[in-house]
Order: sequence, then C-alpha cells, then structure tokens
Amino acid sequence: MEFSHKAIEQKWQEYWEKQQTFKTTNNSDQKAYILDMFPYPSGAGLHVGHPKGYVATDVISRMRKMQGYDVLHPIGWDAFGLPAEQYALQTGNDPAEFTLQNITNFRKQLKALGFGYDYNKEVNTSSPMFFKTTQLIFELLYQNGLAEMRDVDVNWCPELGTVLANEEVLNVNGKMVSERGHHLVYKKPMRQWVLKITAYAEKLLEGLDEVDWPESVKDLQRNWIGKSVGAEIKFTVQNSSEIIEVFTTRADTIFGVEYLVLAPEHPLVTKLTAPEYKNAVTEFLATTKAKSDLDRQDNSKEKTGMFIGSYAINPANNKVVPIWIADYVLPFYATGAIMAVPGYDERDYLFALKYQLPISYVIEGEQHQQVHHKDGKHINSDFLNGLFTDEAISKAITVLSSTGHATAKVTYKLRDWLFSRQRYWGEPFPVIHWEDGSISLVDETELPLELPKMTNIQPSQTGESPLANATEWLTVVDSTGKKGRRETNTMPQWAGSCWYYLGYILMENNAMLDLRSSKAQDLLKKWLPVDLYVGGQEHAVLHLLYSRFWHKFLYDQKLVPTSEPFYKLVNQGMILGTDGTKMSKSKGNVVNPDDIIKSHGADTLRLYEMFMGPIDASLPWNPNGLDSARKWLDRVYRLVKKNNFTNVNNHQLDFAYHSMVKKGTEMLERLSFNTTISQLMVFINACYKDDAPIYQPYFEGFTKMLSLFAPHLAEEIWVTLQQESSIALSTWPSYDEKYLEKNEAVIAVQINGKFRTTLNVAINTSEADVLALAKVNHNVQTFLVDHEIIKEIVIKNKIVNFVVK
Ligand code: ANZ
Repeated sequence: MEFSHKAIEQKWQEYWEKQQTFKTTNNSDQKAYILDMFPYPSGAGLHVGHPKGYVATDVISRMRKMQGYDVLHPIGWDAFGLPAEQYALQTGNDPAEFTLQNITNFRKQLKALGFGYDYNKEVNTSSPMFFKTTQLIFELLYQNGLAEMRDVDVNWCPELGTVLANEEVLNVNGKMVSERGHHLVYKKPMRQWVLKITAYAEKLLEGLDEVDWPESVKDLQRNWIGKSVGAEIKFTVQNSSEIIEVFTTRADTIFGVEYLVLAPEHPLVTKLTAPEYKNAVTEFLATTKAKSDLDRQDNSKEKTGMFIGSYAINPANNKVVPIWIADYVLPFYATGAIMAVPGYDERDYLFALKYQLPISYVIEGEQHQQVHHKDGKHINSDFLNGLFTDEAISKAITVLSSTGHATAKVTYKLRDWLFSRQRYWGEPFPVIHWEDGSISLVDETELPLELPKMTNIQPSQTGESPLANATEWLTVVDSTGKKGRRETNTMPQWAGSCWYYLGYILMENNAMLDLRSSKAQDLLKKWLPVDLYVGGQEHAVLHLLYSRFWHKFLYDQKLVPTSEPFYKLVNQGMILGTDGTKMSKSKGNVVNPDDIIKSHGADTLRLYEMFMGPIDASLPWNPNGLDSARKWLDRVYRLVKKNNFTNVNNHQLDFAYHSMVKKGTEMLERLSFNTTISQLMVFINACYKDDAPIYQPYFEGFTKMLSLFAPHLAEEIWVTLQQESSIALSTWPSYDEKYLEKNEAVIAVQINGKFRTTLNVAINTSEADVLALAKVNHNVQTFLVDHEIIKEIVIKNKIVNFVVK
C-alpha cells in the first residue's frame, strides 16, 4: 500500500502556511539560530544540490523547536549581481523584474520541499528596505576611516566594460580573460572604493580560535590572511639619497644577499633605472601587466626580470649589490621590494640560476648548487656566526635596528577589499562628489538611495557604470547652488551577504528595524550568534571573511553583541551527477528537484539526501537509492495502515525504541543524519518483527523523529494516531536508560579481518540490520569507499566482517 505524496504534501504545506506553524517564537530562554547560505535566485531555479544543506538545517530546526527552543530559521535572496545584469543586457529585460520572477520561482520550489522557514523574516538584498542598511553600514565604515577612494590597479575588461575581481579572471594561455565570456582583461589604474579590511587582519585571525568550524576552512582563512613576522630592512642606493626598504622573514640571511629585486610597479623603478635601460624596462612593464598575481607567484612558472643599472649597499657589510626588477615580486605585498638570498629562497634561487647571479651560503651544512632549508649554525656572517636561525633573526634585527637600518614588522597577505563595481545591478553608494572636489555622504534621512529606472543599462565604455548615463539621478545641487554628481559605482554582490543574517533578525512586521534602535538591539542580543551555519565550501574564504569583517566592525561600534557572527559552520558536500562528476547543464547530468517531487515526493527526496552519506561528503546521485528511500516510507505507512496500536506496553520494543531515541538524538546533535535514519529503520524492523499491536507512545516518538526527514508523511501519521496537528509543535521524545542496560551487544566490525570499530546494538539484532548499521558507520565507510564487498560474515551478537577487494 502506497501513500499518495501528491495528495498529502500540498495539503500540509498549505496547513503550515495558514497556521504559521514556523513563525519565529519568543517564549524560551533557549534559542537556536539556524541559517542556510542564502541562494542567488538564478534563472535556472534550484537543483538537487541546493536542498542537501537546506534539509540538514531544516532537520535541526524542527528538532530544536520540538525541544522547546525559540527557533529562527529564515531564508532570503542574494539578489544583486552580475548574472541578472548580463541577462537583462542580452534580453532587454529589467534586472529588477527578472530577479523578482526568479525569487517567486525559488520560493515556490522551497515551499514544495516542505521547509519550515519563517517567511515573515524573508529578506531580499536588492530591495530598498534592505539596502538602506547596507548603505548605512557603508556610511559608518566611511565615518570610521575604513572606506576610502584610491587609485587601484584593477582588472579591466573592455568588452564587459567593467572591472573584475581576481576570482572573476581566468588565465588562458598566459593571458588574463574574464570568467564570463573569456574576454581579454588587463591591469589599469582606476579610482575605486576600498574597504580597509587589513585593519582587522589580526582580529580576523584571532577570532578563528573562538568558533567551531572545520579546521580546513579555518586554515584557508588563515592562509588568506597570511600573517608573516619579520623585519623591514633599509638598503641605501649607491650614489643616491634614495632608500629601498625590503620586507624579509629571514633577516638572519642578510650576509647572503646577492641582489635586490623591486616589483616592476615599484615607485622607485623609474628613478633608479639607468638611461640605457629605460626602453627595455618600459617593455618589461607591459608584459608584466598582462600576468595575474597568481601566475606571478606560481613557482612552476618561469620568472622573468632584468637589471636596471643601479646598485644598493647592504647595511650589514656594506657590500654593493645590483638592483633588479622581476615579476615574482608583487607590488602590493609588504614593501614591494626584496633582498634576494638565492642560497635559501626557492624563488631567488631559480631566478639566480636563470640569470647567472652568484649564490652564497651563510648556514653550515652541505653547500652546493641548491636551496638550503635545514637549520644550522650561521657562517660567513660576522656578528651572526655560530647562531641558529631563530636567534640569528632576532640578533640581526637588533643590531640593524641600532643603526636605524631595520624595524621588526608584521605583514599580512590580506589586501584591502576593492569594493566598487562598474555595474548597474548593485547597491548605489550613498556618496556625492562635489564640483569643488569634496566628497560627502548622502544624508542618512535620505536613505535608501535607490537605483534610477533605466531602459538602457549597457556599460558606459569609459569604465564608469551605466549609472553615468542616468543624468537626472546623477545630478545634485545643494541649497547654496553648489553642483555635485552622485557616485556611479555600485557595491559588489558581497555587500548584502555581509550582513543579511542580521537582516533576518531585524525583519519585523514587513519592515526592517533600524539597526541602532533598542528593539533591534534586544533582538540581536537574543539571537546572536548564529548557532549553525550550513553552506558550500566555495564560500570558505571570501563571503565568510567579508561578513566576519563587517561583524567585527559592528561589534566595535557596539551594534552587535558578539565578536563572531557564526558559531558553528558546516560545509555540506556536493551532490554529483550519476556519473560522479559535478552536475552541469552542459553535461546534461543535472537532476531537477521539481521532477523528483513529482515522481517520488518531497519526503522521499529529503530522506534520500540525508541518507546518502555523511553531510560533508560529496556523493553521486543514485536513482536506486531514491527508490529505496521511497520504499522505506511506504513500509512505514503500511505499518500505520494496519492500525494496530495499543496503550498497553508488551515491552518487546522497549530496547529498540529507547535506543533509537537516545542514539538518534545524539547523532542529530553531531549532524550525523544518515546514521540517525538507520536507527529509525532498525526500529521499524523491530515493529514488523514483533508482529503484535504496537505500543502507541513509542510509535508517536518514532513519528516525531521521522517528521524531521519526512514531515508531510509524519503529519499524516500523526493525525492517524489521533493527535493534534502539527507534529512540529509536539515535544521531542525522551528515553529511559533503564531499558538500555543489559540488552545491548557490542559488536566488533572488521574489514578483511582487521578491527575497525565497535557497534552497540540490541541483543539479537538481525543479521540484515547489523550489516546495515555497520555500513553507515563513519569509521567503516571510510574503508568501504571505492571497494567492492565480496563477502559479509555476521556472528550474532559478536562480529561483523566485510571481505572487500
Ligand atoms: C629574504 C629571504 C631569505 C626570504 C630566505 C625568504 C627566505 P611570506 O612568509 O610569504 O611573508 N617577499 C617579501 N615581499 C615580497 C613581495 N612583495 N613579493 C614577493 N616576495 C616577497 O614571505 C616573506 C618573504 O617573501 C620575504 O622574506 C621575502 O623573501 C619575500 F631564505 O627575504 B625573504
């Protein structure tokens, strides 16, 4: 007997909406803020990869609600951005209208999946109500010296008529091209807004110790911030008053310096280039401009450079060394100049080999033509002789500092954040440029500053955004008659996502509270930090770093109560195509959730995605797995239809039930969804096996746990059990330890005879159930992946052995 998902799913979705079942409550001291990385509402709609994270957060939100927490579980739209603008350009549509259509479609798709979002909290980054606060935060950043205009070498793409972020630029055959459309890109200086995220480098680094995030993500952020402890050392240019300052982490190698290298863009290059080298230097500069920073840092790529005809004096020994320029020295890192020590630095070594520059050694050890990494006593180094590296670094800095030639220095790789884009579909900057050259902010009372409606949003080929053509909007005259022009840049798509998680909290009665109001402050105190944040690994660096920066700034302004925004972070794995590769339109391996909802139902899709494997694993879509998930739901439904429930406990299910509740709850706390589902399956097997009327309170508890994964079917069963809807408002089941004693067997799981883990199961659990539980165990899975099981051996209550090849 099958249930009709079509009949029940829509019914319950309407019920939840009408009853406002998932409206955010304020009844409890315990709160759970459970957040998804909000989607960009693309024209393509959801694919089955989206729901994986969303189901996970929905499961936890539903559990927390039943556990009596106030739950905030919202959704919204990251609605500004390039794709909508490109689409609008190609089709002549208005990006605002197009975006709204997409949002309607996304919302419908999410509702069809039965998520318990509170849609009263919905935000849309492109709505004026929302970006009023984005603009306000920008004004606060500006007023606090953290936003300024600078001439920045940007990635200019003439074809798109816009500047691109580094991550929007690809390298094809040694040339920079745009990720979209593969148009040529080159570096060009432009006046841009920059946010001084570097002022927060240390705080962003330290904050990582406070949060419960995957170590891999923390490491990515640490590397991105890239803290280096070292020194700046001054070299005087021979026969000149100019000084070259280099940054080094290895001041101890000062006696091994063979030459200096300036970044080709270094401001001193022109001054220090001897006349006979001028033409060659100009040519060299042009080729460097077409190279991306990544390529310039890549050790496998050939390094190029040239001598510019001047010399500098080593402050430690007065040795005269030549000054070179080379692409491997980057202009925006540290001082943009280095002392080259080819004996100990890989890049310098390769460069020295190529250009036949001398290589000398200053640390004891084997000394032939190679880079040395081993520590040892310093030699040929005057006052550093006999010292090991750490001591030698300190001593070199101390000695050189005493003559004013060195300063201890901490440097970060993190750069200030290029915050403007030459596009239409983004937040306008609330800034006016006056004819006298001054700049002012749009008065706060005039926010939001909305985008003008424009029929033509073609890029203005000058590098300015299409807003440069909105004459009426652009022109401002103050009360004295002074003329001004509005800023034409717009903010990057990251801006809205920097604070949207605060926006949900501030959304009350279809309006956004002022961040600084006392009501807003009370709500922020209640809900922050986000307790669980689930989203894709692709946001490990930028979104998470930018939003942490804004959050820390707002914390310093005393506008948010916590120093970190997201306490626990989980990256869900991808759902791959059946062929194990990334789903993509071009490969034709994309699965559309709408189709699955039609054929198998939303409950099946949810259950399947949670049963596929650990939440953070990337796994291929498997239609058989989907069928099995549906079959199991039918099996549950058949049991209910037998309608054999009793209020008298025959105690046959005591262990199965209490262990399901205990283990299932613990597993959910660890976000181990697939193993939780196995526990539910084992309980259902026990019910079938007992073949007696089922003790109803146990089945109610089971249905509550089922409702996290298959909420529609669970509501339906709940009614059959003559309970009042909604099951989402019932209380989470509890267990009694007394039923768990003695009845448990500890089973050793082996793979090819090697012990891998133990499983605690009910005594006399069937062979099939023990095997199923073993296969979803994380420790076992790691050894089964990529292996074929050729034999399964079960010794009842004792051992499981998988023979694999
Ligand atoms: C001499 C030296 C000797 C260095 C040695 C390293 C090893 P991290 O740790 O990444 O910060 N450097 C400094 N500024 C640079 C720039 N703008 N572009 C490219 N390279 C730059 O690396 C710091 C080291 O990177 C510095 O220490 C400098 O080379 C180089 F055995 O100075 B070192």
